[in-house]
Amino acid sequence: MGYRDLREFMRKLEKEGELKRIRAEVDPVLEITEITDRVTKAGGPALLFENPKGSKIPLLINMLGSQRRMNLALEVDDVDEVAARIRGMLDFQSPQGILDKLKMLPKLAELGAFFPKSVKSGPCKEVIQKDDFSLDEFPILKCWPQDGGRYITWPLVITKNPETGKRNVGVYRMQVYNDGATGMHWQTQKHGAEHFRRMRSRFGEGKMEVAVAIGADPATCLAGILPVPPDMDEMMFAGFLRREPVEMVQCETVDLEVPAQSEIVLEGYVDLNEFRTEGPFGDHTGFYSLEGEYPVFRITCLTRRKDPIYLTTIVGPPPQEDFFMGHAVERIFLPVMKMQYPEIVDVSMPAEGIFHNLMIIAIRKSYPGHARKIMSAIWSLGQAMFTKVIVVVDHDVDIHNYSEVVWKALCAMDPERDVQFVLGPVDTLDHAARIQDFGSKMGIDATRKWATEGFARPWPDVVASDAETKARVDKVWDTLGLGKLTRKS
Ligand SMILES: Cc1cc2nc3c(=O)[nH]c(=O)nc-3n(C[C@H](O)[C@H](O)[C@H](O)COP(=O)(O)O)c2cc1C
Ligand SMILES: [Mn+2]
Repeated sequence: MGYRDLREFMRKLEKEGELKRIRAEVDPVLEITEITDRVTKAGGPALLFENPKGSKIPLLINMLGSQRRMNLALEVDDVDEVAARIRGMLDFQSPQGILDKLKMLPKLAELGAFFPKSVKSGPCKEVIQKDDFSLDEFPILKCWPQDGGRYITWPLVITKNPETGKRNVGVYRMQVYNDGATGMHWQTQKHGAEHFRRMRSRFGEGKMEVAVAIGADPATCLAGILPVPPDMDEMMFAGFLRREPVEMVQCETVDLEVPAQSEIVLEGYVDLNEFRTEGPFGDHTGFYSLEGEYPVFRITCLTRRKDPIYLTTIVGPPPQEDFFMGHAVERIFLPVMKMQYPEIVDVSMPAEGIFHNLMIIAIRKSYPGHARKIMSAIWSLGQAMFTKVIVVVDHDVDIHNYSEVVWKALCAMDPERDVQFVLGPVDTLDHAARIQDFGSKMGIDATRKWATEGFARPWPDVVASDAETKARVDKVWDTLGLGKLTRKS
């Protein structure tokens, strides 16, 4: 049974000593970010700011900002358990492509009754404000000094594909312009942006309905960032994660459903021809993302609980809360990757690589050029297409030990021979790309080179004592007077 809502999860966190209430008045403008940044980097708890300056509504942040809280959110001892559940579901079927495999999940989900369930009403309707609403009521953060304004950072943005009618849920930050209008920062390659483009090419003008839910049970909140295939409902995936369907309720002024247990819901639309400058924003790259022209979200109705909690997060120099989200995504989707590409042994994305800049992959190499085949696979795989640098190593490298990766990968490469450049789509947030959204990517084949790849020299073994010597030394160790040694690096 999943957590019913945000507050049930908060109670759990509090019981586990993973939530700290802060009674002191703190300003959502800059101060909450500075406090949260320090706490997250020190491995500290989730924070409930009970008296954010200028608002009566408490603010929750750093909810998933540690491995332990992520495990509590998903009700597992280790995120790999979720991966194992997915593997279990996919094992007894044999569809072809990786997308087919993921697309099968809805069918399996139906069997498992994870499909979202429509309900008549819910707590998110306790207060319905059709004209007397204002975003000013909420403690919306201005995160970093050069930010263009206040930003809603953890909204579940809900739209429908105009051609298939299928729902999409994505987390896209929303810059507050005034009481009733925000930016809609859907990046070019994201599903919300695709819905918007299809609406524009179909109708040319008019409005696209959008609903935004803020604060729900943790699996539902996490589902908004999952890179699932287009037209696969993130709410179905949320149901899978929480092992119970997400209850959805119809909006008041738009034909969309939102999680009934949400804390706050914004209903409204995006005009197909209205754009406005969005940004800058202190982003998860650790740098400010630049200003850009994005659609504008106009609110027609605000519904909420009587005593809502405002859920938010910050991004900035790593590691931040989003590192733990990204890490969960990496672990959850690894079995799907491995089913399509069984040669993949493991994948690792260091926090400093902020997901899209660096992916280290260990493979069991079977044929000449195998490492480059895997690079191509990654660059064609959903949001992994953004990966700026891919390092492919042999299966015997511990890719979670970055010292070992640097050591072995650099020893294994002849740069001119082993680096592969490609051109293609890159992350909108890549400020070094020559053009926004388009640039180059690099793969490093750091596997052992084979004769069949034209490598004519012998490849040496790693230097290490043999097992017998180690055993002999172990036996006499205590007589040497060296004490117990611990490795420093
Ligand atoms: C805190 C946070 C903020 C994010 N902000 C944005 C954003 O402003 N724009 C965007 O396109 N993606 C943003 N993302 C990433 C998307 O949520 C993610 O790529 C998701 O898979 C998009 O959903 P989609 O695949 O349905 O488009 C953010 C992620 C997190 C964790
Ligand atoms: Mn999607």
